[in-house]
Amino acid sequence: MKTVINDPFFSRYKELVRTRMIPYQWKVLNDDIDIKIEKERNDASIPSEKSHAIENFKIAAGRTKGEHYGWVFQDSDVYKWLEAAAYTLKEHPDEDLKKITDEVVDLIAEAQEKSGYLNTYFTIMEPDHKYKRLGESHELYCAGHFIEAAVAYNQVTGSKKALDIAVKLADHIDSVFGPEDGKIHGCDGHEEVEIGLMRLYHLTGCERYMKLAEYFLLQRGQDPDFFKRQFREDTGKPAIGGLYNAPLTYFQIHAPILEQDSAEGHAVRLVYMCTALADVAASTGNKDIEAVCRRIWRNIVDKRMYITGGIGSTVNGESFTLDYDLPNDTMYCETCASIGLIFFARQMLRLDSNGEFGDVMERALYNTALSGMALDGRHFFYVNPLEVVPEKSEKDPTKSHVKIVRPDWLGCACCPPNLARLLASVEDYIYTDKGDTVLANLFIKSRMEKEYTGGKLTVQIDADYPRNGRISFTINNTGSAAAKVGIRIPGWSENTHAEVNGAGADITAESGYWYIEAESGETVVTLLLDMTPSRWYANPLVSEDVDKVSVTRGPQVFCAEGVDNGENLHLLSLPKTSELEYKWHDELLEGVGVIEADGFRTAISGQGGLYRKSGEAVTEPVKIRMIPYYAWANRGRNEMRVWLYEKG
Ligand code: FUB
Ligand code: ZN
Repeated sequence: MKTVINDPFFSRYKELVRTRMIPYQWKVLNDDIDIKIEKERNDASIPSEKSHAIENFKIAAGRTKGEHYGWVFQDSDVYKWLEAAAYTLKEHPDEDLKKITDEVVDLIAEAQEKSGYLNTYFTIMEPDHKYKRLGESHELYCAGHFIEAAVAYNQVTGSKKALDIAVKLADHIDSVFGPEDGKIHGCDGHEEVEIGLMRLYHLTGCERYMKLAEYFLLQRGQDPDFFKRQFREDTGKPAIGGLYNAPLTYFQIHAPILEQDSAEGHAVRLVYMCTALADVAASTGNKDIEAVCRRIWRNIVDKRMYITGGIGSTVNGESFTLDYDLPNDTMYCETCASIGLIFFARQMLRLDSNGEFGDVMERALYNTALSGMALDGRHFFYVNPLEVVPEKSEKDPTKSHVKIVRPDWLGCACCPPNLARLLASVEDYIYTDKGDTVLANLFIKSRMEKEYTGGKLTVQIDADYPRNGRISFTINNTGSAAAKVGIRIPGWSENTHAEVNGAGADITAESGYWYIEAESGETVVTLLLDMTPSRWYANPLVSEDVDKVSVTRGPQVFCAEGVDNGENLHLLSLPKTSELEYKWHDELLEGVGVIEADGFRTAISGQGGLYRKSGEAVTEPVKIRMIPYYAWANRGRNEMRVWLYEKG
């Protein structure tokens, strides 16, 4: 299947990745740019003087001398960048960039040890402590990211060099880990290698890699003391202080995988684990593993996900907490966690053609993932709040992780290159390939073609989405056999209409997909989604959102910013009955739709002291102005709020 996009909304992002993010991030990784790297929260131990990521490789390769600098997983910044760069080369062969990426691959090859081992921190700093502190070491996490990059690089460029390194690395890991006597019976503290191994399996067909991925996953929770025991027995110095005090849930090792049924612990770890689990289940047909994926998915979507598709309710361990605990101003909602949720949804679609997976993928993509980056492609959020008061972030230590303006870069830079690789490959999320059937999950203007058993199928999506809800699918089947295109009917669209070949048609959706039989020749299906701005309410058990309302349009969640509405956004209230007026503004924020509504602002003057007996508040009428959440914080230091009080 090959999909090429030409989309009013996402093509701008893809261009931004290619022309801004990739060159900018390359300079950052080489410490070749004058920027301010911010600590992700107030913690003196966070490395934030420089990236040093490429230099770490040069030292490990023996090209230069020095010490490793940065997080123990700093290598993964380079790998994610390499993967993103590879995707951009797909549509834009660029000799200069190709030269750089080839050189990076050469450098990585030199940093790889003869055995196949690859990790600059341990090679440089603690060569005798390899795999001895897996709870914190991220050795397999980094390996997974390299393998992913190598697979992408091979698929795009055809070059075998990166793939050879990856195969050597995977074979080395396979020789060290596994159930056999003499091997380490353990797994990494941060899931990721499993995703890489599965991608290597899909590319090479070598089942050993899938078996190893499955082994790592099923090993979780089998020996809950493993990380702590390794730590007690190892004499090296901890690379991430405090990680060993983390609860077992942080690493998803509190129970054997097949017994886990809720989203626990570090949010990125959890969704990466689930991505790999769903991939293994879809590839092997293992129903027990599939059941785990379904249980954890339900728990996330029904009880632990923000309306923006953000996940992770606390900075403490960047983790999930408990059902319905969704604070708006202290949460984590890491960009990587929403990216991981998109990965998870994509794999679930392989298992089950259910539109809910597409709905969640779209929610996370159009809201939290995009909010992770400024419109200029050069500033990034790690944490994506739903409510911000700048002074509170500046003065309240419990909110030091909630940035007000996106920094140039972060001490822990996991998110920026992760977003680059997602956006650079966004076309791969539009469809799920099911042989003679394809599922159209996202409404991105694009052309897809694929060979199937009966011939060739092409689908041209024409859309200006999410600005406009009219989506047309021109389906061409040049084959003799029947093929089907399943079009997602979004759960949020209350009144969806459709036409087939120009005539009104009834939509008969099965689990959120409307299947169009692509007869030989051309079929044109037009979907008219209900883009009326809507009010959404949280389950009453979400204490933070009681009496509050969130405004959405299509897949986008809207928010009020101080720059449009003045300070103290908590004084605003949006009556149930006021009309939500939508208008497109070309000149604003690279082009956005704005929703305006009549509301009220509680007056603060003349209300007495700190406390008073009369509960009567004086309000004045105001126009409330809201912009799409992804575009917030692009106009300076500013308050922001997604959930508004609903009164009147
Ligand atoms: O540990 C590696 C990455 O750094 C995680 O995925 C992020 O949450 C950040 O902690
Ligand atoms: Zn991240």
